[in-house]
Amino acid sequence: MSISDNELYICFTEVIVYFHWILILTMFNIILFGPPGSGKGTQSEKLIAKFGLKHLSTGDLLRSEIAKQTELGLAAKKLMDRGELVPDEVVVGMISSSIDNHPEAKGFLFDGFPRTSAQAQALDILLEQKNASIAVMLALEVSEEELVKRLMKRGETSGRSDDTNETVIRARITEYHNKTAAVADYYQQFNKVVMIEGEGSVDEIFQMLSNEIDNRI
Ligand code: B4P
Repeated sequence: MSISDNELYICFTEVIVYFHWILILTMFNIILFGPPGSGKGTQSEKLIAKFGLKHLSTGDLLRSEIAKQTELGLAAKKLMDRGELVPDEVVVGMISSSIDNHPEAKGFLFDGFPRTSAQAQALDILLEQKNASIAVMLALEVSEEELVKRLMKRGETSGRSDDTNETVIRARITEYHNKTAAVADYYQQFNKVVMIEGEGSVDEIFQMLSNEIDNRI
């Protein structure tokens, strides 16, 4: 019995589709969560280097739009300079494009996203479309006074206008309590939240985060 070119082609296509699905199903996605200044950006850099995940930070994406002086960036800057959140549809749109732009990613580390319950629901839908989900939310816990101290210190050198004024920093923390803290409740209903002590050395905190990921990957 001989196999025709057509049968060989169909067989080849099925193998490709099979491996595509294996890849999608094994995508490992995590959310690094916490108030402004809790160390999400700091720890994300180390975690992506160790675990090879694609880093998606809505703060970085917005700052890149500001640097390019796009219409979106200029509108976002006004809100960020007041310590307010940028509208959900804007950040969800940015995350959706970023996910689509990285089909090769073996998983994503979401940093600073989702920041509202609406963003969390939108992320679930985006991931479902790729037959993927969030494996765990790692939530950094840091006291308010330590947050203010860290952000004021970063403001001395970062050039970030939202880090230089204590009133704006406290407004960001209030915005976190009013709109963002509830995102942890959203993932808690699926038992996906792990609280991590966010005060201590960067390396100690990194070790705790790494252990949680190692237990799940
Ligand atoms: P982000 O860019 O997400 O940043 P962040 O909350 O300020 O900081 P992060 O927690 O990453 O702190 P980092 O590691 O840098 O947001 C900025 C703004 O963008 C928001 O206010 C909002 O307006 C807008 N935005 C972003 N995402 C949005 C969304 N999804 N929806 C709507 N709006 C959105 O650490 C801070 C400092 O602490 C650093 O100087 C660091 O060196 C230091 N530090 C870190 N770990 C430390 C440790 N263990 N000990 C001592 N210092 C430490």
